[in-house]
Amino acid sequence: MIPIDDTPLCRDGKVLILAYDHGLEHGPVDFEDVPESANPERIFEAATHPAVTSVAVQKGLAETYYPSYEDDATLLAKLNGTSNLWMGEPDSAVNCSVEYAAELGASSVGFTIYGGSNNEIEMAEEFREAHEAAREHDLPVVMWSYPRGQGLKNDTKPSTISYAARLALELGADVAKVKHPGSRAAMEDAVRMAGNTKVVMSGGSKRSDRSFLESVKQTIDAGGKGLAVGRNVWQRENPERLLDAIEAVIFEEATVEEALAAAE
Ligand code: FBP
Repeated sequence: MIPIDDTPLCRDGKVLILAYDHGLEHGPVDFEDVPESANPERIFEAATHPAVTSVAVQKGLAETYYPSYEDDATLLAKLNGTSNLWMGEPDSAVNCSVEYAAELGASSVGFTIYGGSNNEIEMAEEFREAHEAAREHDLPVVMWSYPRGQGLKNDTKPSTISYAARLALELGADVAKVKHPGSRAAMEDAVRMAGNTKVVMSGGSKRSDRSFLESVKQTIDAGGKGLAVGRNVWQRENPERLLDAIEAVIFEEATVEEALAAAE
């Protein structure tokens, strides 16, 4: 683990990643409700919001769109990812090297590990290679730590999320991105298991402003350091409005009520 508070991935020691790798992970279905969300420029534009500490995209979007935004947004290059067309046991192809991510201007890299998958061994070995290369480039490493696979019936069970957080610490990730385990106490346990690895909540599918902000608040109160969010931001007509509210909760210690008012 390296000190990352002074890197562009953090603001005041906190992290807000705007995730936009869904075109690969889920496909066009995620863009149906708000058709303009299929346009990467809209999301890079949102990533210039002062609350966003990095935008997480795959290599193709980084190559094509980031050059126009590099002065105003910070890039996290997602190194692996798989389409939803893949029907096998959870796995993720390594699509980008750390060296190429650095060439593209990335300030950090992201990597998915599906702990518990039959492919966990290969994924961990690929992570090792990426992690050690990232160290050579002084790039913080964010682990999308998502236990899933044949043997795991419930991937948001508190003990599973705590294990996911611990796995990130053990393998050397600077930030562990985990699903919300359902309560503040469970998130506290995940944070404790992660040690000095920062825990951030993974956004999940779109829900009401209030419900979403409540889980963000719970994460922060539990000692989590922020959020990696996609659909809850850019599946809204006005992504900036929810970003204002998220900013209040993560960086200004606002209550959910105050944050909702700030976003009106
Ligand atoms: P969301 O906030 O939209 O859930 O995005 C976070 C994220 O991890 C994305 O980076 C990724 O594409 C997606 O969720 C994967 O979700 P899942 O594998 O659970 O379907």
